[in-house]
Amino acid sequence: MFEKVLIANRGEIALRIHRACREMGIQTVAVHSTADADAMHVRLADESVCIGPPSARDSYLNIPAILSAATITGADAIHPGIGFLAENAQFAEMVEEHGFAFIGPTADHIRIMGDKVTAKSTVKNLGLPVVPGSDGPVASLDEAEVIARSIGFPVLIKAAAGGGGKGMKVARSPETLREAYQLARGEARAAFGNDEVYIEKYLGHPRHIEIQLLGDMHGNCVHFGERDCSVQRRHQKVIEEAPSPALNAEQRSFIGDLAARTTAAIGYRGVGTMEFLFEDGQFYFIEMNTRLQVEHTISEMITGIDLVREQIRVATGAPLGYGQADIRFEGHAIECRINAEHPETFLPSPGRIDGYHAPGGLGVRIDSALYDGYRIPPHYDSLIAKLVVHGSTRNECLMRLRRTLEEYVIGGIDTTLPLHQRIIAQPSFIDGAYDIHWLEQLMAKGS
Ligand code: MV4
Repeated sequence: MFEKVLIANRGEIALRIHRACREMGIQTVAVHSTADADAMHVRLADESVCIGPPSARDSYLNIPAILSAATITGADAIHPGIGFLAENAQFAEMVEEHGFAFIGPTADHIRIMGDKVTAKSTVKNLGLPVVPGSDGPVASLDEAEVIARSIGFPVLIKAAAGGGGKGMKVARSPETLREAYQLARGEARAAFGNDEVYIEKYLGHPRHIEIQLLGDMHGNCVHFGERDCSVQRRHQKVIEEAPSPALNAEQRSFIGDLAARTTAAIGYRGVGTMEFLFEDGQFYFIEMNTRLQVEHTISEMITGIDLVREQIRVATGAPLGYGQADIRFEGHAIECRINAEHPETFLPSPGRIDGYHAPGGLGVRIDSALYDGYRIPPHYDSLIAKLVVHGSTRNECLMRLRRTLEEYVIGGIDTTLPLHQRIIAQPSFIDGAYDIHWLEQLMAKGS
């Protein structure tokens, strides 16, 4: 087992990783920018190293500073957390070249899945269903036209280096294809320095269903069920739940087993997530995330398994030690992402927390690095807390969520707590009848 892990991240996820390490008897090293000297992840770690000024580019993305911090503290392994360097193949490579274990997949797997065209062809060849479209990148507008006519409009032009919706354009008719194609290429070049694009049939009302996966270095892989992440706004997830209210038992085991078999077939190690669109009873693979995800918590709540602990354990080379049949699913879990933002305008609201009271009780979990008097710096992501609730049924979970949202007090700043109260009071949310456009349609209606 590792003796000391450097956590190359901040906020609630740095704290989450620290907690897993502590429970495994592993020492932790926090790194932080000058803006985060008073952060909870720094306070709780055994050691901490300041790695640069507030700007993430100069601190949490500063690879030489992070590797130096690992060297001077004598860490055995580096956990990249979520965001920042977590899906940077070059970082994973450098970590290992410097003699540290990287708590994550191989650089090759990060690279394959980082290119959405390669990712799609890799899993398609192994039998996963994908959205109909181009087999590979589209090199010209003429080629785009041929493919669009064969799959039929509307189509979606996507950036190979994309994900998260950047460089994505819908063309609803042949007349608008040129514009969509050129806009997508331009956006992709500006955002990723790579203007390679591909085409898919545009699905009009899908749900976003993703499968939590875990592989070891010995060819074993299991899944931890699905999460429904359809409640989102501008490609930012707002609420996630597990299991999905849209799937029956047969659909659930079909896609879980298929995703796990495919992940084993590519020799994947560590935690990962396959994202699917689900429409009219069909699954379509779109992307694989080669990291821990924010919403891993709900999969933990329904399985009772600490995924960060498992992630660290497999990174030492340990075998899984259990199979799919050993993973039991119990009850229902929902996560609310609470952001330091105005609940209607979504303007960021950094500042000093003045009054903090977190709810508790059976089936309630809060992953947050907040404390009373803490100053939220303006330089980073606005996620400040994850409220995660478990119940034996979806209804019990919803009632518990309503109760905890009433109890939660985060004073001094604007938060999205009132937005969550509004969402979970909607009859269509209570019925589980939502798709990826549902929240934006609700926001457009006003209050
Ligand atoms: C799609 C789609 C419809 N049809 N692909 C958005 C980000 C990227 N991860 C994939 N995305 C989509 N791909 C086809 N062929 C609709 C979306 C999409 C979406 C997907 C998941 C969650 C929220 C979304 C919001 C808007 C669009």
